[in-house]
Amino acid sequence: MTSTSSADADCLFCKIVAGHVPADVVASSERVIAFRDIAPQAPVHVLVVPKEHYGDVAVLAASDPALLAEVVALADEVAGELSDGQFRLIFNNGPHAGQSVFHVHGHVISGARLGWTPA
Ligand code: IU
Repeated sequence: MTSTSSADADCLFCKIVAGHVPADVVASSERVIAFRDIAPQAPVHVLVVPKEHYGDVAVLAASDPALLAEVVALADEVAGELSDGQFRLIFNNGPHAGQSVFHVHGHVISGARLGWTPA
């Protein structure tokens, strides 16, 4: 697990949540926001992000599992609104798994028949 904290002034996704960095927001709830990835890998590629800062999905699951469930619920909502409701939800957890932004985010991948495997 990586860092945990309630806020991080240097975190890109905290800045997006605060409105200090622009993003193409497609949905939000009280505690979760969803915006389009700037480098989409599928017809629908949206990041679902808790507004509170958690370093990765393991930290989030241990700290606030209800919030993780809200992340999944917003992913489902986004896929239903932007696609056919079917989606892959990816959490890269740690640098070797491809995580580059250390504020937990789920990649909602949808809008196409998806291949397997990812690596
Ligand atoms: P990763 O799982 O941590 O690698 O995902 C980070 C994602 O954030 C990645 O897909 C980037 O394209 C995306 N992203 C973004 O949407 N906006 C940004 O300003 C930056 C990265 I930097």
